[in-house]
Amino acid sequence: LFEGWEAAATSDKRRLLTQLLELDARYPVDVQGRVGLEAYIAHARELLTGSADNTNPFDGYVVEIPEGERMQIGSDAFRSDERLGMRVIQDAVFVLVAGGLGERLGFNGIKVELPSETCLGESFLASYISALLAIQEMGDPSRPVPLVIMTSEDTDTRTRALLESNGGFGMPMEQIHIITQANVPAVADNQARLVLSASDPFKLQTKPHGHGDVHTLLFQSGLLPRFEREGRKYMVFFQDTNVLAFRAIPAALGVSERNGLAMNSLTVPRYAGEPAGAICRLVRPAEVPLVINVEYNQLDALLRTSGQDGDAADDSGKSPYPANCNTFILSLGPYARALEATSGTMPEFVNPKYTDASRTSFKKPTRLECMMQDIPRLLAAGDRVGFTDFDRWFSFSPIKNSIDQALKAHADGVYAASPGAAEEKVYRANAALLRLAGATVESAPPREYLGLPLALQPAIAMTPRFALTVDALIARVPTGASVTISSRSTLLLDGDVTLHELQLDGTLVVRAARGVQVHIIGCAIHNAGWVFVPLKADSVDVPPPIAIRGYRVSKLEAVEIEITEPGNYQLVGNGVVRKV
Ligand code: UGB
Repeated sequence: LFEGWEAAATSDKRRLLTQLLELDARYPVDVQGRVGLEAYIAHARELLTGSADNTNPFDGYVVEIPEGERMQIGSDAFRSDERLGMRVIQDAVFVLVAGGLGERLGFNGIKVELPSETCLGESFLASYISALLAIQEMGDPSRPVPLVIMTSEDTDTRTRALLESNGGFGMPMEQIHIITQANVPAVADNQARLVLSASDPFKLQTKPHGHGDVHTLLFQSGLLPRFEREGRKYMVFFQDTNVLAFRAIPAALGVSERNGLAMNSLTVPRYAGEPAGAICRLVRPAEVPLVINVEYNQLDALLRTSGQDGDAADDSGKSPYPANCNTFILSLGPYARALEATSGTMPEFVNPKYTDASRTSFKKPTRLECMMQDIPRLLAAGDRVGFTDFDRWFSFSPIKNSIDQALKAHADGVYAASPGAAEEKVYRANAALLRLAGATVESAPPREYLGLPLALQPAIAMTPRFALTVDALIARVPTGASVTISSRSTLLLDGDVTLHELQLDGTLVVRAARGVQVHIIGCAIHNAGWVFVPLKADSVDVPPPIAIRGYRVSKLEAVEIEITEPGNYQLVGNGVVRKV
């Protein structure tokens, strides 16, 4: 690093030393008492030696199917878990990991600014905050539910700007704790030599360290003791773009509470070969079995070495191992103790791309990484780790892929994970839930948008203020109600709205402010509605969050009701509001 150093300007020397000191200060003390860059380089040498020798990190493990709860959406048992979960939800802290850039998505902005669906058009960040505010509004308004957001060097400025320019989406800024992950130094070879930037010999190359940083940062922030003092019981970790996870969190919290789980991962049934980690039970002689995520790029090899048929489907047509949604609930006590024991150091891995079979030189510099779902490796032997499995339609809609990659995924028969595919999931889930509540919701065949078939209508969006749980949603359509929604309709519901009698063929938007109750009675609405218009691949006249979807909403005609004055109202006829 210090070659030619004597001739260098003091300001340049100062820049490099400042960066080294910063990197040194951020990296935690490890269990052997090594600190900062010394620890990082020692870890890198150990892991790179193992990788060069082709050491299998799962050597000797037998893989078993772990035990977990399989939920039947809307069943009595499910609703009972939801009610139990809702009793403790205000004792939870929500942690959003939002440090990743949407590289696979082909979007330059931050993912949390994208809309989860384009009819209401709320960003992911706005939706998450409105869910937490709804939890408070419907529970104890005097007990704020904390939100922690992990940003990164790539996303921090834009995430803060998004919050500030929108007044925190209604959440006081002191309720939001931002922790920011920093990159770690890139290393050039198996000796873990640090690398200078090609364009600036007084700057180190750095790279992201992975979402596992969330635990190190939470430990270093000092927030955990504070949350314990406030009587918080659970930490709910969730991803940037899986809005449907919020539907599953109340019931999963109920399962954590009922089974005394230290860690509870939300899962969905997994397709063989799907790019989603799998929750496995790893068993090795004389060790406590480990229930943990095995990442999708390691699963096939691990299953083969453990005598199984690789990442293959069983008789059900799916992988026997549930897919990790990377949304999980940790019990705060065991979690805080685990981090104290390691000073927040997370297990790391390295994944260099070698130039040849000698495994001595890399195609480009690499770095150590860590994953948030590896926390079971730190928990104490007696801490129970489980999973709660939900139907995919109900709880899984992350955005990962650009349209090109989505088309490939679709051709392979797996979830396309594009913005449009995620939007379709949200509308379908809402339609299915209204059906579960007793409504008749027609369905329509998919249409192609940039080659990807999507069934975007009926487009039904419901805010957390309308219903946070399936239990609450079912109550929104009382027994004996008559609700029919045609396949070309759009229905947007926000707040305390009850559907008694509604025939909808077109678009209806009802927004009820705090203290407003709306009963839809004897209502028949027919209008031209809103339509989804396909876009061309090179559309330049639409903003990027819309262009990457391959369609835009054209708002032809709608009945739009917004009531702000507290009171009891009826919506009747073709959309007339009556105060009662
Ligand atoms: N993230 C950060 O906050 N910081 C980082 O450094 C990196 C990411 P990806 P990935 O949902 O099906 C995960 O990149 O890692 C945030 C699981 O590992 O979208 O490919 C980022 O902003 C995998 O087991 O996901 O795969 C985002 O919120 C599987 O379950 C989150 O971390 C997969 O998700 C995830 O980052 C899935």
